[in-house]
Formats: sequence, C-alpha cells, structure tokens
Amino acid sequence: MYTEDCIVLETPDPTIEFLTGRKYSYAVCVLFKGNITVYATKLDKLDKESLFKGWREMKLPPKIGLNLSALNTKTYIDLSKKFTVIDVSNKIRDFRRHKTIEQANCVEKAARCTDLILQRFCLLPKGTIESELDARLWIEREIYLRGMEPAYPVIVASGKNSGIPHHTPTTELNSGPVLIDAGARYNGYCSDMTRMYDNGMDLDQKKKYAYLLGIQNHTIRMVKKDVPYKELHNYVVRSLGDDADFFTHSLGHGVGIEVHESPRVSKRSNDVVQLGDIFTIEPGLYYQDYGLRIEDTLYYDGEIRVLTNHSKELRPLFKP
Ligand SMILES: [Mn+2]
Repeated sequence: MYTEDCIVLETPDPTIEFLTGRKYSYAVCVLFKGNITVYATKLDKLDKESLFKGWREMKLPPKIGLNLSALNTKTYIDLSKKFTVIDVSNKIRDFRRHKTIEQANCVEKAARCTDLILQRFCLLPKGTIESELDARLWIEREIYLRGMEPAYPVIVASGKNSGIPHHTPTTELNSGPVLIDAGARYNGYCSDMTRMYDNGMDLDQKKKYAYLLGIQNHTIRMVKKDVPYKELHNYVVRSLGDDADFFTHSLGHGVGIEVHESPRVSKRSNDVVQLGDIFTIEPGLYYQDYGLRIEDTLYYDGEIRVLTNHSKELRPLFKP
C-alpha cells in the first residue's frame, strides 16, 4: 500500500479507521513515503493530527492515489481537476484483507459478545419479547451495555419473514422458524453470526435445518490453504441438489473493519483461502413461507478458527 507515491483518503472511508484505530467525524489521511498524516477538524479532539484547513492548504504532489470505492464523488471531481489521480481501491482492498492475530482477536471479542447475548436471549421467559422489533432492540441494547456497538442493524425474521434474507424487523412475531443475524463491533472490527430458533417449526422445517447444518459444518471443515472460495460455494450448491434454487446469495464474505469486505466468498470469486483471511460461511434457503440461514465468522491462520461459538443446535426461541 505504501509503494504508491501518495495516497489520499477522506472520511467516511473505513480505511482511515483501519490505519489509525480512530473514528473521525471528518478527516483526510495522507500516506506519503511511508508516513501517515491525519488532518482533522476541531470537531474531534486533536492529538497527533494536523488541523484540516481545506484542500487548498494541503501540500500534495501532482499525482495522487485515491480509493474510488469509498470516495465522495464531489471530492473526486474537485481533486481530479487539480491533480492526476489514479484509483488504488484494489490495492487498499488487498491490503486490508490480511488480518493480524491482534485484529482477529478483536473480531473474536465482538463474536464472544453476541455469543453471550444470544445465549441469554433464548433463556428469556415467554412473553418478555413480543415482536421482532422488540427482539432486535433487546439484543442491540445488550451489545451497547457491553461497551460495543452493533456492526449492522440486528435482523430478526420470524415465520414467513425468515424467507427474506435481509428482512427488516417488524412489530410481528410469527410462529415457525426465527432467524437472528447479529454482529458486534469491537475496536472497529466486526463479527457476523446468524442462528435459527424454533418458535413452532414443523417436522419438515426441522429436517431442512438439520440438513443445512450438516452442509454448513462440512463446508467449514473443507477450508484449508489455497482452496478457491468458489469451490466452497459450489460444494454447497451441489449438496443442496434441487434446493439449490432457494439458496439465493453468496456463500459468505470477508469481514473486518467493514461487515462486507475482501475476500469474495461466492461462485464468481477468484480468491483462494490465504493466511489472515476472516470471512463468513453462511448457506441459506429461502422459500415462499419460511427461510433458514446458518452463519459463522472464521479466521484462517494456518488452521481454521471459528470465532462465533453460540450453539447451532436448534432450540426453542424462549424458555419453555
Ligand atoms: Mn453475513
């Protein structure tokens, strides 16, 4: 990432948090000759940062690299009038892909948080939670109370709503399978996990769940160095047989400062498993009247470490 002459990043590019470990309401980050200089405003407490006084005041070389996958279009247009700009988004994506053990520990800590919260959630007596929205707010509140924040709005999808992969929680709580997709963010690093609960599932639905869980567990065991991610995806599609038509998204995605980042974990991916990858394995089935998804976040550091550990055994949504 430092081989480019000069790279300029602007908030809300998540790479700034990746490099500095800090969140700014506004900042410009300049990487030049191995140094990182952060320009921030008085809205944030300034420490080692320089004061940002506008682009005009910045001394930049005539050619700069920009992360076009995260840059504001207006800034891009303004800067490209004054400088020769080159897109360095691929380089930044690859650079952020490799996670150190310290970074993986942050994801693990975030994962531990949602593990514990969901463990407590299924011990709530019936009647405590009256809707999907209630459940979402209960879980998010617990995340905040543990000093973290939700990595994304928690998904709670009950009955027919579980057939929509990114359902927005409503004031309903339907019987049938209940899908909960929850992740926390610790020190900037996200976790991502989905579990299913039984709020009155029929035998067919339980059989499908057991089948999907078998496939998910086997896929995790297939992870080793240099395995193409598309091979993992294709294994799931083959195992699902006729049901593959109901598996409507990618097998997973990389996780880090952003919930979705490199590597790609899909049938179109050209990435292979590398040391330092953090990614999810989340096969799902989405039918007209219900859906199922099981998702874990993994870290590969020579062997596979499952960072999300909440039980995958199908259990009742509430304490009976
Ligand atoms: Mn996910």
